[in-house]
Amino acid sequence: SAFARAEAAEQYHSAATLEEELRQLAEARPDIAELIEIGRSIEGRPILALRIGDRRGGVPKVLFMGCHHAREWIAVEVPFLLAKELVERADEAPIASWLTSGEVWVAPMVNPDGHEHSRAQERLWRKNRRRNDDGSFGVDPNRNYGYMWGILDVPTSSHVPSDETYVGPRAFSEPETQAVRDLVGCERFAGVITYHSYSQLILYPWGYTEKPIPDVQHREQMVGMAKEMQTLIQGVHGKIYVPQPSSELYPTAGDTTDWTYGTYGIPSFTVELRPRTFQEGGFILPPDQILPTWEENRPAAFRFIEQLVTAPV
Ligand code: PAY
Ligand code: ZN
Repeated sequence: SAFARAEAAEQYHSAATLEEELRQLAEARPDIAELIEIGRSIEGRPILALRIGDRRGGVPKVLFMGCHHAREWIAVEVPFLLAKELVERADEAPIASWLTSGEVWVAPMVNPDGHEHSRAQERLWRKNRRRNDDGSFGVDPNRNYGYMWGILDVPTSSHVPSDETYVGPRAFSEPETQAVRDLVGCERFAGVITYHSYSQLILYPWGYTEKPIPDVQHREQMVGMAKEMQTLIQGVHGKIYVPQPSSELYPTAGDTTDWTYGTYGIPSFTVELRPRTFQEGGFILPPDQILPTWEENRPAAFRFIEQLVTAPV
């Protein structure tokens, strides 16, 4: 109903309420948290990241992102709640030691224009709000990254502007992906998790080919990490998130994790959050599931941080 929809919209963040709450976190703990504008969307909204750590320089860093896709509202909340917990419990073990030996960056809403459009106009909007040459709107930010960009032309990775998975006119044509490109190029993260919904999957490269990652050590490391995440997630509320290569879901060229792994060789995961199926609501996740979804993802996110910030650079 319209009422249920309005109520849901209140419990999920808008671009404005997210900005406000990230700002409050930074203001509460200026010694460890800093709000950074990593870019601006097409409609001029700030793309924000919270940097969390003691800022000693030269420490290993981990990046969490959310909401490349407008309609995936839960993918804002999980990284936001991660940032909030890291800041609010910054003095407790083991978080305190992570924030000394490393740094965590969290960008919960990479696509604020699309997200606002999903909240106000079209709930199932996916892409950003680029006005394309044919008059249609939107480039898929998760097809616009610059590793093997555009090499496929299939329904799940399309060169037709009006399609849901439009790759854009060229790699990094969009300010949203440029912001991530510049941040990652500058900060040199040790690992990346990008949250999406739905399907309950833990995806790792490649998306562009069914061939396994040639570097056996990297492959085994990422498969091992994905399996461990699955176990940790399942241990909380019993939900099964299945680890698999992205291409096993469907072929995608120009996605985030092919680029972060392909360019920087760092462990890179796309976590598809609740629910598992379209029948369970698909992108429309009731707000009472925000907290349990965060709870089950917390130990996997924490493990990822712990592994990467305590590893030698
Ligand atoms: O890296 O291959 C990848 C990501 C795959 C995701 C995509 O970008 O298409 C998967 C979809 C997503 O979260 O955007 C899954 C959802 C259910 C969809 O829109 O089909
Ligand atoms: Zn998505």
